[in-house]
Amino acid sequence: MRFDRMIADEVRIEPRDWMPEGYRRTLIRQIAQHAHSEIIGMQPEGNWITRAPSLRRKAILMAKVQDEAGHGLYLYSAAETLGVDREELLDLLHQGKQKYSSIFNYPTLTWADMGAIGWLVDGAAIMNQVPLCRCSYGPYGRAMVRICKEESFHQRQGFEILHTLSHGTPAQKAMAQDAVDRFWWPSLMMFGPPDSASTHSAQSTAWGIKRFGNDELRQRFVDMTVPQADVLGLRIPDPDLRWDEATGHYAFGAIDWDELDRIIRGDGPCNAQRMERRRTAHEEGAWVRDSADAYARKHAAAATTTSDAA
Ligand code: BYC
Repeated sequence: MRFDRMIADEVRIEPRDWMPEGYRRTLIRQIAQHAHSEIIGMQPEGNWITRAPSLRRKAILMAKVQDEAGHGLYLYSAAETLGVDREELLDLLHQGKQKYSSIFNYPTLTWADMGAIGWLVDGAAIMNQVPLCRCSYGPYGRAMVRICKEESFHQRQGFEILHTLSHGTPAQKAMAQDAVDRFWWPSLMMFGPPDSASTHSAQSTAWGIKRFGNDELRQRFVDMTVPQADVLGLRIPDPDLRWDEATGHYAFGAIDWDELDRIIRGDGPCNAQRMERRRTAHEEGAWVRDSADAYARKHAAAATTTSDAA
C-alpha cells in the first residue's frame, strides 16, 4: 500500500495524501492535546507577569508567554490540515473531552517557579519535541521546527533565572531549591506513563509519529539535566539518583504514577482553576473572533467586487 511504503521510506505524509483513519485520529488527538497544553501553559506563567522582579524580567516573560500563544496557533493550524476545525477542538477541551499536559495543573507559587518551569518544563518539552520535528506528518513536523527553536530560548531563560537566584542571597537560593523540589517529579511525568502502560506508543512509533518511547526520552532528560543542576548548585530531590557505570545513565527513583493518573483525571491542585479561566477567556474573547470574522468577510466581499470589475 502506498501509505505504508511512504512511511517505510520516510517520505512525509501531506494533507492531501490518503491516510488510514487511525493515523488521522491519532494525529488530531496528539496535536490538539499539544496545542491545548501551549495555551493552558500560558496561565501559570501569566500569573507572574505583573510581579516579575524587574522590567527586563517582565519583558522576557511577556515574550515567552506570547510565544506559547504562537505555538498554540501553529499547532491548531497543523490540526486543521487534518479536516477538523479549531473551534471544534476548543469545544472538546472546554468540555473536558480532550486533555492537556499534566504539568500545567501545578501552581506557580514564587518567582523561582518561572526559572524551574523554563529550565525543567521547557527542557522536558525540548527533549520530547525535537524528535517530533521528524514526525511522518509534514505539517506537524514543520510546525515543531520553529517551536523547538523558541523552546530552547525558553529553557535558557529559565536556567538563567535559577542561576541568578542560586548565586544570590541564602533566601533566594532556598527559593530556587524549593521550586526545583516541586517541579522535578511533575517534569518527569510530562513524558507520559511508562512504555509498558502507554496506550499509543507502539502504534504511534510504527507510524513514525513518535520516534522514541516515553521511557527513553525521560531517561535522556534526566541524563541531560543532572549535570546542569550541578552547575546551578541545586539538588535534584531524589535520594535514589546515582550515576550507573554499567548502563552509562543516571538511575533514578520511582515515579508516583498514581499522582499522574489523578492529575490526568482532573484531580490535580489547579485543574479546576485552569479550566474555568480558559472557558472564561474564551467567552470574553467572543467579540474579538466576531470582529475578525466580520473584517475577513468585508475584505473577501471587496476582493470579489474588485475582481468582478476587472
Ligand atoms: N499529561 O499512550 P500514551 C509545553 C495521556 S507543552 C496529560 O503514552 P501518547 C509547554 C495520553 O494523552 C507540553 N496526559 O500517550 C507549553 C493518553 O491519553 P489519551 C505538551 C498525558 O500520546 C507551554 C494516555 O495518557 N507536549 O511543553 O502516545 C509552556 C496514555 O499515554 C500525559 C506535548 O503535547 C501527560 N503528561 O504519549 C511551557 C508533546 N502523558 O490521549 C511548555 C506532544 C500521557 O488516550 N505529545 N498522557 O486519552 C506527545 O509527545 C505525546 O502525546 C505524549 C504522550 C508523550 C505526551
